[in-house]
Amino acid sequence: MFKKILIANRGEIALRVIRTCKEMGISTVAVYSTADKESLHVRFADEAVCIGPPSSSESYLSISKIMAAVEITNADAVHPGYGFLAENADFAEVCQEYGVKFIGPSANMIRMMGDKITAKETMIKAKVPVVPGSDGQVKTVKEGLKIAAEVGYPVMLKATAGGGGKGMRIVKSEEDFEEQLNKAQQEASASFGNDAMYLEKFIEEPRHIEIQIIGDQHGRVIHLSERDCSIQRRHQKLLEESPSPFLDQKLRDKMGKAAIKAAKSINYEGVGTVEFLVDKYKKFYFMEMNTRIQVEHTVTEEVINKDLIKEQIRVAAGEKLGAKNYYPEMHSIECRINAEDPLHDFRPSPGYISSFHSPKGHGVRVDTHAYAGYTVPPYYDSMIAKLICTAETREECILKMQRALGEFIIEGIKTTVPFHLQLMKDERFRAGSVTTQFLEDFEMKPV
Ligand code: MV4
Repeated sequence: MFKKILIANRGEIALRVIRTCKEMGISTVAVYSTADKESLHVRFADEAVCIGPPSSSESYLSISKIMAAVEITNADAVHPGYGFLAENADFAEVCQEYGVKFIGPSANMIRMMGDKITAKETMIKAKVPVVPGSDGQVKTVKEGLKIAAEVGYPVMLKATAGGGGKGMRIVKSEEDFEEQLNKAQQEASASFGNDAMYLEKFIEEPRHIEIQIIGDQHGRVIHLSERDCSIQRRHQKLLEESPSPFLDQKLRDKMGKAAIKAAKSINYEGVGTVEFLVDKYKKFYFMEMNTRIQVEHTVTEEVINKDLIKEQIRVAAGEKLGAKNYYPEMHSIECRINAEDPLHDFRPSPGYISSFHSPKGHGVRVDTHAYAGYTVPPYYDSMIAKLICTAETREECILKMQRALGEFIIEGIKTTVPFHLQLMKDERFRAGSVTTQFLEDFEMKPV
């Protein structure tokens, strides 16, 4: 087992990893920018190294700064968390060369899944269902028009270097095609320095349902059931839950098997998530694979009663997994509490938190690095807390969440708490009939 893990991250996930390390008897190293000097991850780690100014590119995204911190503290593993360098293949490679374990899959796997055309081709070979569309890259308008006519409009153009909603465009008809392809290529080129595009049939009002998997270094892969992440706004998830109100045991088994097939086909090691689009006929299609621990891993932890960070560290150290998949025994919902103003288009609301009181009680979990007197810096992600409620049924879980949100006191900044309170009362949400389109028609009422 590792002796010392450096956490190449900040905020709640850095704290989350430190907590599990402590319980496993592993010592911890925090890294921090000057903006995070007063952060709890710095306080709770055994050692802390300042790695630079507030700007991410000069601190949490700087491979050389992180490696310097690894070197001076003699850490034998690095936990990347999510975001920042978590899916940076070059970073995983540098760690490997340096002889420090990157807690995650190999650089090759990260690279393979990071390129969406390669990922899709890999899934086709593994016989995992994918959305009908182009066979690899669409290079010309002529070629694109032909494929679009075959699969039928509307179609979607996606950048191979994209993901999480970036570099995508819907094409409604033949007349639109050329203009949309040009725009999409320009965007992709500017954002990723790679304008390669592929084409898919557009799936209308899909659900975003993802399967959590974990693979060990001995070739075993199991699944840990699903999370429904359909409640998103501009590709930012706001609420996640497990189990999905849309899945029955039969579909869960089918999707779980497909996710395992996907991961096994690449000899996957570590925790990972296979994202699927699920249409109204319950047909599912591979969308992307995330090669990191995700924000919403907590709802899975709650419903299967297992510490996923602990499992992640164990497999990274070479330990073997058991043979069984895990199925939800409870219902869990996570609300993301962001320093944003939901009444003004969710604009960022960083600043000084004058008072902070977390909800408590049975089935209530709050993962946060915030406290009264903490200042939310403007430089990073706006998420300041995750409120996770767990109960036996979805109905009870929603009632508990309503109660808990009502207890959350955060003063000094605006947060998404009022948004979630309104969501809990929404009839469609309560009925579980939510697709990725849901928030498009959702209007925040003044509070
Ligand atoms: C799609 C789609 C419909 N049809 N692909 C958005 C994020 C990126 N990972 C892929 N996304 C989508 N791909 C086809 N062929 C609709 C979306 C999509 C979406 C997916 C998941 C969650 C929210 C979404 C919001 C808008 C569009």
